Amino acid sequence: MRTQVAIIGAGPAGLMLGRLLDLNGIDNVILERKSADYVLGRIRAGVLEQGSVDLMERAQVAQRLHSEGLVHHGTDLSFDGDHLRIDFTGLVGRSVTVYGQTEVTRDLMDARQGETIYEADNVELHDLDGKPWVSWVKDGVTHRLDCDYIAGCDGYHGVSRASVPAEALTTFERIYPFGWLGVLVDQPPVAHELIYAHHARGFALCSQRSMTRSRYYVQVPLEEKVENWSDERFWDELRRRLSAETAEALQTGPSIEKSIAPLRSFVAEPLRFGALFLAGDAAHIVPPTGAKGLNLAMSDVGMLADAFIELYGERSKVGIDLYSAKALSRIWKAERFSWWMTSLLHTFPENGPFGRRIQRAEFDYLAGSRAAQQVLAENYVGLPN
Ligand code: RFL
Ligand code: PHB
Repeated sequence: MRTQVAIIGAGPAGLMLGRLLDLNGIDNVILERKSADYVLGRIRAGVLEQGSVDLMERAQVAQRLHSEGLVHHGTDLSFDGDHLRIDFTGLVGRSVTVYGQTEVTRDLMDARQGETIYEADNVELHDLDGKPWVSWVKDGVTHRLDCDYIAGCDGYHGVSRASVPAEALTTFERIYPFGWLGVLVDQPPVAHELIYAHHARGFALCSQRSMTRSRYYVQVPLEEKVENWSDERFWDELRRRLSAETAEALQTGPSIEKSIAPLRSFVAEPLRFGALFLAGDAAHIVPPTGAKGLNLAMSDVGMLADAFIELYGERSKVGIDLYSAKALSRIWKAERFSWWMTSLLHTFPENGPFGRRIQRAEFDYLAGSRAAQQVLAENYVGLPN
């Protein structure tokens, strides 16, 4: 088999890249380790920046997003029960759209024209410095795909980044001493907008997927086990971390999904090694506090698609040569913002009383400063490419 671009991973990054390449007549094949149902069953992000919505439009897959997505003009921050609304539209003239990653993935899967090989085991990347090719095993048979380039869109635990010799990559990492315990429930959201809450017992987030489906998170220690959290225990803990009126308004029910995600900041540099380009979680991770992970994956592949279109259309290598530096500049700004939101809103065991007073001062400063709110809003709705 032969293709122009071999894409590893059928998450949002791989599927969006494949779609943009298909629309521009660039042949591509996606290799995915899991089944399509498994990929669709992963409950992850929920907030799209305008840039991601624009990319869905460009990919001609935004119809359902526009009819079902919820446009949010602001968000609520709460600190020990005191509320502060950040008015995105009033502050920076832009908004975000609540539309689940599952739905983004489904829309892209439904539109897919090129070949996707699901349940491809033992994917291996070869000759990245020469004539690249990819091998995998399916139903006990080994296959080979020759290609011009490989796009590593296979997430943090994927094979692509691991295929780059260690000395050719520099990695930067911060592991936080806590994770998020998330619950999905078929109940209306507690508020119209998201609530990011700081409390002495830890962070909590009230998010949503639709007018009838809500997503809630609480900060838990890294070693916590999901089996120790009955629904009842989760709701009790969440209520404790919210203001009295929010806790009162919370509508609970049986969880339809419950899982713990660790929090991490991570960047690998550069994003290119020979014929291999890294994009999305394969190249970087942000803690979910700023809602940036999926959006960064989208902006990476938007840039990478443009670079391939320039290469195959105009025979110019300028775009693919600049991809790494251009994407990293945006990535580091999102890393900074996600780290800052995480630092403001979580409890850190090592911070002590001084650290909590500093967090409170930061919240009070935000509450009293339009300039500070503008900085938050500008980053949350998404910086330009
Ligand atoms: P993905 O989604 O991990 O997809 C990678 C795909 O590659 C496959 N794969 C392989 N395929 C072949 N061979 C191999 N060896 C392979 N190894 C892996 C995997 O099966 C998978 O299908 O990466 P991608 O496409 O880069 O997308 C990134 C996003 O998924 C991620 O950044 C976001 O979900 C992060 N995130 C959020 N981002 C936002 O923008 N807004 C949010 O509100 C938000 N909330 C979240 C989040 C992530 C969370 N978790 C669980 C980490 C909330 C949570 C709880
Ligand atoms: C979510 O709905 O899953 C979500 C929303 C906002 C975040 C993180 C996760 O910052």
